[in-house]
Amino acid sequence: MTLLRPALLLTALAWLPLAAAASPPVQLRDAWSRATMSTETGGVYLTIVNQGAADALVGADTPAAAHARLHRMSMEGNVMTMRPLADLPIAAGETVRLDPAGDHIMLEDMKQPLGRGQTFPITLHFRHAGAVSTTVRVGSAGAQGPGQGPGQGPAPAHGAAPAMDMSHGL
Ligand SMILES: [Cu+2]
Repeated sequence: MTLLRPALLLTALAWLPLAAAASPPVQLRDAWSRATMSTETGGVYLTIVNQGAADALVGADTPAAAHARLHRMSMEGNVMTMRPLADLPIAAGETVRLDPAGDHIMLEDMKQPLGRGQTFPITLHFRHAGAVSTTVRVGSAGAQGPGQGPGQGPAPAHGAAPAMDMSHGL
């Protein structure tokens, strides 16, 4: 019976790379956008969960727009300003939220205005994890989060209109 043990150990080691490949270190959740009137610009917001080593978001692309750029909103004095980001570092094990008041992905020169209820794919590029894709759901023009309507708070909105989110879930 002792002869079996090295073989079992080797078998276990051989599985490690497969297990790592099955679960990508960077996962994207709750990607959403706001309906737009024009094709000029649109924002994409989502949650990035990094279960691996330190990484950085370095770019994005989508068939929905000619350009998808990293932007940062910040207060300078009393004025909200938006500027391009070369990259967005993400520490090991960190969860980063992109939202309308902070860092976001700005779509420029879109193929068509974003319509509420539509979905489109987007691919984010990470320095180490490479390309990771997800689906963006377009909410109302005033949405404050994934699957929310204008002026609706986080918790009550779900109770008020649960059908919209649930029927289009994963
Ligand atoms: Cu922007």
